[in-house]
Amino acid sequence: MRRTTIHAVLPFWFCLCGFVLPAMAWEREALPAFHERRARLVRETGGDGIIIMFGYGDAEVASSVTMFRQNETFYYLTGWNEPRAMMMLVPRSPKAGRQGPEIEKEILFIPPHDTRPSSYHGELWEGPKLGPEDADAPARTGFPIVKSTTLFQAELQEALKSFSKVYAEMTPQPESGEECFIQDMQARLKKAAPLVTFVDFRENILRQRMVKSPGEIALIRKAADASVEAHLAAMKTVRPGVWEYEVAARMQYEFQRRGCEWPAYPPIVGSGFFSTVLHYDTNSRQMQDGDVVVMDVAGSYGGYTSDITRTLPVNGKFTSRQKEIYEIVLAAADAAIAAAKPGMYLGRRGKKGLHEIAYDYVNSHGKDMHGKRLGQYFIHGLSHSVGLNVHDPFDFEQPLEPGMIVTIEPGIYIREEKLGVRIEDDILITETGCEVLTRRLPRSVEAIERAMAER
Ligand SMILES: [Mn+2]
Repeated sequence: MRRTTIHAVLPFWFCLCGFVLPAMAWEREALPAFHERRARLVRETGGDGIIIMFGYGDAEVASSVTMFRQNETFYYLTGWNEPRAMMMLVPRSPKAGRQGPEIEKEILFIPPHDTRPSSYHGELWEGPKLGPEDADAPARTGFPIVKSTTLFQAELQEALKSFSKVYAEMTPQPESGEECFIQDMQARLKKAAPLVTFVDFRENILRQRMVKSPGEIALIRKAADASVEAHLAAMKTVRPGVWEYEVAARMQYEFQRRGCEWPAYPPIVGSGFFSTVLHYDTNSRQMQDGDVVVMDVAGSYGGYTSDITRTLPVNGKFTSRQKEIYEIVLAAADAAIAAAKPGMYLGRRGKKGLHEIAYDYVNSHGKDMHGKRLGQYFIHGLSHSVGLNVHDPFDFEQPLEPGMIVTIEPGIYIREEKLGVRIEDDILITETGCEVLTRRLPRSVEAIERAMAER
């Protein structure tokens, strides 16, 4: 569904269903895709325990300073993008005589309708919401049972008559900042069910999230396409005298007007010396003639990220030294892309490791000002997975499989020369190799100089 369509039919939905979308339009996969993930989680945990997950609420997302962003695992399993929700999956009871990992109950708990005038999170302040009382709640959520969050305790006690094990997220997702959320969820669950055994299901979710569904791939394509347009616009914006934040602003405008809800990560537009600073995000310098500028900028669409970097000569023409370094990075990226296929590894694995392939190229071509090899200037990893997170959960010990989407992003950063170059594309692993999702965006020196000359 396109956003324009959503807006066009919104008044119609208001009247017909009394149901309303979240304030922000948001494309999501078809509801059966989320059910499939829940069913797989029950299957893979063996059906011997209740599966519980909480969504984010007011403690995790400060709504006065930011838009609501759902917990990734919760969104992955439910597709539900509203605060203060909970999920419970109850497998078929062993007592029922039919062993097996089928789901007996799939329950989504959401807050009841709240129309009190002074309620900060009520519907007078935040707009009409779906309530558990609404007849169409199952159809709208894909959950056969939708209940009020006030009934969670009672439902848990009922399920505990058949099970003594609860699967929940017991460890935070790396880099997520969700440590407090996980601790709080555990404390609440242990208080509610002091006698049960808790088992972490993060490993199961990790394995599922590493390989993208067709619906996820479609959303990442949209994020990548909109972000490619942002980079094309940047190629016509960058020139001496322009400020880095102007480029960042133009890029965000371009991907957001194409439906991205927010940047996939803080935009990095670093020129001159700052081209060598990996996580420079103040974007506060005026670009000078003779600089290169590294633009690591991309949007997120329907919750799914892309991640793209290009390095441009600020005046539209690379110097011979800039061109030399740029082409080493480009060839390293090309070597890794050419080698990317099922069975290869992202990390260091000798001839089977894409990082090794790119690093070896960098380290065997060109020299710094002291005649030293360039490998020492390639200071970060080659690749990571993208998905709901721009650094999506990934097990680097596992080989690549069809359906994985990862970045390829070698870089060389020579501070002494104020010269940083990174080139980053997103690739989809296929049966026989890979598809570069960002291939429309100029990469070669000639193509970039041509695109910049067209402004
Ligand atoms: Mn990246």
